[in-house]
Amino acid sequence: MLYLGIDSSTQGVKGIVIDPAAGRIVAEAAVNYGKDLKRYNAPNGYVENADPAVKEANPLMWVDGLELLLQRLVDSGVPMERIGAISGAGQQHGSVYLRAGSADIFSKLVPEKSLSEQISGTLARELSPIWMDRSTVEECRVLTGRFGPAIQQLTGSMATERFTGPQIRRFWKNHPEAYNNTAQIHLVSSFICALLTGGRAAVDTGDGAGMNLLNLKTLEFDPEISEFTAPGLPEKLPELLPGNQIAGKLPEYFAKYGLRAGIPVIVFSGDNPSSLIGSGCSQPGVVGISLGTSDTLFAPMREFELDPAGYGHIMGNPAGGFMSLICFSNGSLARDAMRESLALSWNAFDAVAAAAPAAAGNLMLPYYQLESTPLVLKPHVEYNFDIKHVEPGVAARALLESQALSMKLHTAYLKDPVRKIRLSGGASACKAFRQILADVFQVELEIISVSDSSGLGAALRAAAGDGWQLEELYRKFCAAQAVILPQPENRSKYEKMLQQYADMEKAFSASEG
Ligand code: XUL
Repeated sequence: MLYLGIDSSTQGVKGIVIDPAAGRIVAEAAVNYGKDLKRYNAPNGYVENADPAVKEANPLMWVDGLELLLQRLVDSGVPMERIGAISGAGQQHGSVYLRAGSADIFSKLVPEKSLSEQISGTLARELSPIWMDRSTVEECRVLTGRFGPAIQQLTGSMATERFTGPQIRRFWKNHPEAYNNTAQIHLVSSFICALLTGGRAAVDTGDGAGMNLLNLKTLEFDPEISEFTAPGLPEKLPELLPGNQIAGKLPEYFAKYGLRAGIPVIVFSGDNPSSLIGSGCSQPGVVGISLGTSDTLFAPMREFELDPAGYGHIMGNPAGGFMSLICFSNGSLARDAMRESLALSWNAFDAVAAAAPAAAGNLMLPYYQLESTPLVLKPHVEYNFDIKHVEPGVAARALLESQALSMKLHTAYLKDPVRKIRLSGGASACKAFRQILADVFQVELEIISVSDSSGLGAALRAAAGDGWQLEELYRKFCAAQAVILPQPENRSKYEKMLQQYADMEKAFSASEG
């Protein structure tokens, strides 16, 4: 039996098919919104807006992306009829607004027409806010004013600009009529899952924790917070399920891609909870770092640990219990901006960064885009050295070292010390960054075989939902392909730089008020 994992992320959608009995990945396919679906005007996964705080995308782009992905899997020769279960993951926090009767339309899909043609009329909001949106500063202020520290104690996160609750509140305030025409509000993950289950799909407690609405003690949406967030919201939220449950069964529509109708669809999760599984991070202290559009750090959590600074979050762990999550929005966006400014290929960027002297004290604040950790609401790039008069390698290295130091600084609140890092994501191929991360954290760093840990996590969860044991799947699919050892001679130099970096960040935050 084969299992399909779907990762609906910011810049595209990926699919991965695994064969657990053979212990191998059978196929991988990808769709890039900028290249493959140009008609949606979202070269980086969102449409341009005059206000840089607003980041929105057309959910039909995600739907067309899903169909194109399935077609690509068919075209690459995957025996689709052997797929026994499907699961998936979505970019977190984004929300999709559906009118009354949408579940009925989702349940009566006909193969002659595309999914997007059939469901476009169900959208109560044309463009969906995504995780990069920071337009809800005022809504977060109001939520914090009303609930105080309880919002973090109950939902695991302070009121956070990109989180779904503040986003829904802003939609209700600005477009009350469209809000009233909304019968159901999905996350990206549960929306895609709803297409694959013929209309009904729950939100899982991993992705659900990224809404500022889920009470982590009861594992229900908090009625008081939800109703205050927007009137009538509790009735518009989907049901909740732990990440290992069946959301529904695949409808006949998908037989056009050779898939068998009726196979189980395991509840979709957020890309970070799914990456935790795909990285095989099952022990506290073993931290996954995913270098995607954003850089995220995550680890299983023994007990609730709230970040006093408010950047760390608690989410449901799809394998049971909870996980920590910290998101650095500028991740690959900053690396790409720096690489372009130096006019280097990725290989050359990596090579010059690796060759430049380690821990030379060059630091930068790389907020090319708005940042979540720390919260930065206007792009701002600052150096403690003269960028115009240094070799490209020095500049490239200053960025990578600063990114690693920021990760170290903002994980200091976690009680379980980082014992090991498991690295995934596109930029995990960057050898210079691998060594820098191992040196800054002074721990072993393991590279796992697939770069898309979120898609792999989804495929593993599909298999687990069909009876496979996660531990066995971890052994088969998440073994380390390479191990990078920390260089002890760099320990004290990076400790010194950590303090300098903390001071630089603090001075900037203070100047911004
Ligand atoms: C996590 C976050 C991002 C998105 C990107 O809180 O905002 O990592 O999930 O896909």
